[in-house]
Amino acid sequence: MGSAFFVSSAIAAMRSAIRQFDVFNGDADGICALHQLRLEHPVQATLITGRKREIALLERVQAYAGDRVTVLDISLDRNRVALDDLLRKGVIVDYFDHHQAGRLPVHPGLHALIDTTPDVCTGLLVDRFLCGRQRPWAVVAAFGDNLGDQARALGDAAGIDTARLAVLQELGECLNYNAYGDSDEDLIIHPRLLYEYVSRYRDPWKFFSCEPVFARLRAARRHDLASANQNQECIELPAGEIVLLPDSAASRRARGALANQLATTFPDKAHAVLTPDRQDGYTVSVRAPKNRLHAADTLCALFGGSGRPAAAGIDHLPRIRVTAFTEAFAAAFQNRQGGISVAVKAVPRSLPARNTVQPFKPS
Ligand SMILES: [Mn+2]
Repeated sequence: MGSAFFVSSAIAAMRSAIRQFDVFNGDADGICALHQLRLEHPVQATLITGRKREIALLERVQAYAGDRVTVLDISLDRNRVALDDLLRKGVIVDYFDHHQAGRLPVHPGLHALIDTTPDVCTGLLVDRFLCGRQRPWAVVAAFGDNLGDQARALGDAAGIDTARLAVLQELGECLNYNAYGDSDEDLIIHPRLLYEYVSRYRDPWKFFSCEPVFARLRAARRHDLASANQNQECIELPAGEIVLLPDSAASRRARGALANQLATTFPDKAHAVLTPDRQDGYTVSVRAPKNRLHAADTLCALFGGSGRPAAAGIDHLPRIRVTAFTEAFAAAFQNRQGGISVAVKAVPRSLPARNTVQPFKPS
């Protein structure tokens, strides 16, 4: 037995208790996956989470031999170095995820439940692990991760009626919405605090109707989307639409949700939604036409971005490259039958409201 093992075992023995760390994505899937686990296996844990795209979380864990880390809904590949480190130190790691993981480390301290098939999310993996004992929260997770069909199928099988299912859907969408923003200052509530509120409720319907923090989150989401729909400038192209939102936290939170909403409402059009960033440029969310999910990733890659064919983004598009982006967008999503016709209209200063949503009135 190596001396390193002896020393770390001795340190572990000297500490008063084994510590638990819960490391999870701050979106609906991450929060609901952890909530299911902790309803079944309550334990005091140090919580580590962040915004939707803050996924290098394992490196923040200060754990030692004998400690236990539960990881949910963040890519193993993106946390590999920190994971190897923890395993080497003698930390036990339980890993649940559905993102691309690459090669799985082979180590007796690692218990991994990883499934990258497109119709699962981490909340559904935990549901599988718990044999469905906290199923309503798994349904919330699936709705939040945009797996509506799976969520409804699971809900139906559990005998949840349409009205109650609709509540779980809105709950999932709102919890998910809360994780979006370009910095912590943009967030309505930090996901760690949101999880703490969620964790007080065994019943998701009760959380939905009784928790004031949720009411605030739900109102803010409505307000953000209404204001994004009303205060936008558009470039209309044959292939789709490029939408520019004003410089505000609400815009930054709503950018992805608006892009999803537009993609659902106009399924044969591509969409890009831009918000001003702090470096004289824009952050961009791109959605391919729902009818033909392609090219969002390759378009964004031209400008240093990344993503999937259906949905991708660019962290920083310099202002001077907006014209180049507009042309590339038109070319990427041009109709296969017709030729390319780039008819870029002048960007209007103001647009009529796309739909009539009641403006938000703070109570
Ligand atoms: Mn997920």
